[in-house]
Amino acid sequence: MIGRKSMGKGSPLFLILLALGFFLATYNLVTLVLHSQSRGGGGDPRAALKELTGARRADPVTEMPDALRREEPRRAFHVALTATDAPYSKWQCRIMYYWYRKAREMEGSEMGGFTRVLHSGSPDDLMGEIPTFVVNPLAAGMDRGYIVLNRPWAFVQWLEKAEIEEDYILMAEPDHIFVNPLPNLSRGNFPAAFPFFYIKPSENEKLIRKFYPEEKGPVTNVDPIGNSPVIIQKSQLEKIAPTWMNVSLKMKNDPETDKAFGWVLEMYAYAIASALHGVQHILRKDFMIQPPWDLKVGSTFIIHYTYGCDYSLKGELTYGKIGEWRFDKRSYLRGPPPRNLSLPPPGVPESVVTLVKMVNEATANIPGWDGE
Ligand SMILES: *[C@@H]1O[C@H](CO)[C@@H](O)[C@H](O)[C@H]1NC(C)=O
Ligand SMILES: *[C@@H]1O[C@H](CO)[C@@H](O)[C@H](O)[C@H]1NC(C)=O
Ligand SMILES: CC(=O)N[C@H]1CO[C@H](CO)[C@@H](O)[C@@H]1O
Repeated sequence: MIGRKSMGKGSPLFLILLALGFFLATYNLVTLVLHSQSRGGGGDPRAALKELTGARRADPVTEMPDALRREEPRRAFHVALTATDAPYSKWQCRIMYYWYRKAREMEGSEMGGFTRVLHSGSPDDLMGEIPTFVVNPLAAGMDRGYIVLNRPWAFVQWLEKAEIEEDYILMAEPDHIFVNPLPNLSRGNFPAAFPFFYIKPSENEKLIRKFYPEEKGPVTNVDPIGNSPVIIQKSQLEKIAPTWMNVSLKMKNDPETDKAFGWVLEMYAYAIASALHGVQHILRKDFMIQPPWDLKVGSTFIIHYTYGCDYSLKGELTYGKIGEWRFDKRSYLRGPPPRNLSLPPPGVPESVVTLVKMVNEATANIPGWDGE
């Protein structure tokens, strides 16, 4: 807001510095692209961007005097999470929203508004607690029991019907907890995404080619990602979402693909849909951590608690075997976890301890947590 005001006044010195900054940034990017081409990198713009974003030295914008840097317009992004009205989805959304509100107020956050995109077709009892937009589920039977196919359809409807103030969107999920204030990690036309180790387009070339024909480019254009977490320009997502929906349904209807990709099918569908639109993502490993595999929070942004955390009382991971101490979201399919969960025994990694403390802080402060 401060930015817009002083930009309006148009201090000539500021404008000159701004122009110089853009010139240098463009020059750097072009140099890097040429550089990577001359190395036989095939001109992969993402490689160039990785260098640009990785090496802060190369970014003249960050070397502006502090006073000027504060004048940059804020690039707020809207936080959107798709959800259902099942108790299991609801308690996760409440914790997610609690931490969104805290993180949004912190220094370095570029988080804007928030919407729970509820794809159960009708309002539920959280409408007053969490900003919510109700959309329709897929027609009966279309998802063939694979409920996450509703996600692309939910985004298509929301983008079409809702008024969204921000130009950028973070696609998030109920089991995400903001552990640090999240800046806008995207750069221009390059959205930012988290690379998943188990999404391997290059190792599934035959299947990918059914949906991403050769004339579109090499299979390596398909990023090893899903739709979440991703920070993307709204205008890009408006193009990708309908394709994402179509590709998901086509993949689900192809028995070979359905069998091979199973529960990650809709992630591949997003990766393919964005490649079909020529969109490549900046891959940010620090976007989120997934306990118990990632041990430290450090300067990462999101804790994703999709895996069960099972430990012996000596603090040894017993993954896949119910631990003497455990936190697993699937223990609470029918209703919320109680307040004040017991903390893990000594020796359990910081990421898991932080997760449980954050869940406890949220449940202690959300009014009427267990319906009392
Ligand atoms: C999705 O599929 C439908 C039906 O096959 C088709 O009419 C529509 O044009 C497709 N849209 C996109 C964006 O691919
Ligand atoms: C939480 O539980 C611990 C024991 O696990 C207990 O000592 C503590 O008083 C409880 N805190 C609250 C706020 O209930
Ligand atoms: C596309 C875009 O404007 N991205 C911005 C996101 O926010 C960071 C930090 O303020 C900027 O450096 C990016 O340029």
